[in-house]
Amino acid sequence: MALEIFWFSGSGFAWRAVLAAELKGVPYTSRLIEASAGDHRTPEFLAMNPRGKVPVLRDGDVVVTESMAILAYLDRRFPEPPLFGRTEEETARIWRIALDFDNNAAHHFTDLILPIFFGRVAERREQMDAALEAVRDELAALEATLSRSTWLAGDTLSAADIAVYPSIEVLLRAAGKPEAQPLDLRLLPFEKTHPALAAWRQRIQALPGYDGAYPPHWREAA
Ligand SMILES: N[C@@H](CCC(=O)N[C@@H](CS)C(=O)NCC(=O)O)C(=O)O
Repeated sequence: MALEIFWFSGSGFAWRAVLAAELKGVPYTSRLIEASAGDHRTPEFLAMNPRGKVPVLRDGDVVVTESMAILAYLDRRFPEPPLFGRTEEETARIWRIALDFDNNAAHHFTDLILPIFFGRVAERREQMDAALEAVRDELAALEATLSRSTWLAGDTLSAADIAVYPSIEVLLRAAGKPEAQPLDLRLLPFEKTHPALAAWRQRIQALPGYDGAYPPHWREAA
């Protein structure tokens, strides 16, 4: 049986797993589940991931949770093209970028984005203003990196790009919502505010397989 990936449409962490599988051309069965239906709270799902979170990869008897662990698993199982570099230095750089993003940046993106999607801007305004400052700093650092190199970790697409990309997409989707207007985000048009990041985004979107990972409900709403 092909390996399975359990994911929610629009979850940035889950998008990483599906995007990695698609970009590597891995055969997999998509298990698109619904948060609103509580699919991640069933006994069957909690047996795979007691934290009740996506993504989850199941490959026969092997179950992997945590998006970066899933990327690492896919990369060992289907080594070409590698997502974690070919040398120890590249591997370390890629992990450093991905872990740095998860440990220091991702929660600021979440703090800014979720109140927009859930209609909580007024009540979360203070937290969001602080998150916006932090997100601006993170975007500036990414912009500087991508002004010097094609991909986040150098000349080749890697797990670092796949780790960061969904958060940028989810941020831009949130920024375009009417609920975001009172915030004065000043992120759009992105090609003007962050030209190197915008060009990187286009490079990722042009990759074969990209469309297969695109959140289905975003497509429907477009
Ligand atoms: N560190 C985890 C985070 C996974 C995560 O937070 N997933 C969210 C969706 S973006 C989720 O499943 N939330 C459901 C819930 O907490 O009830 C990873 O990288 O996989």
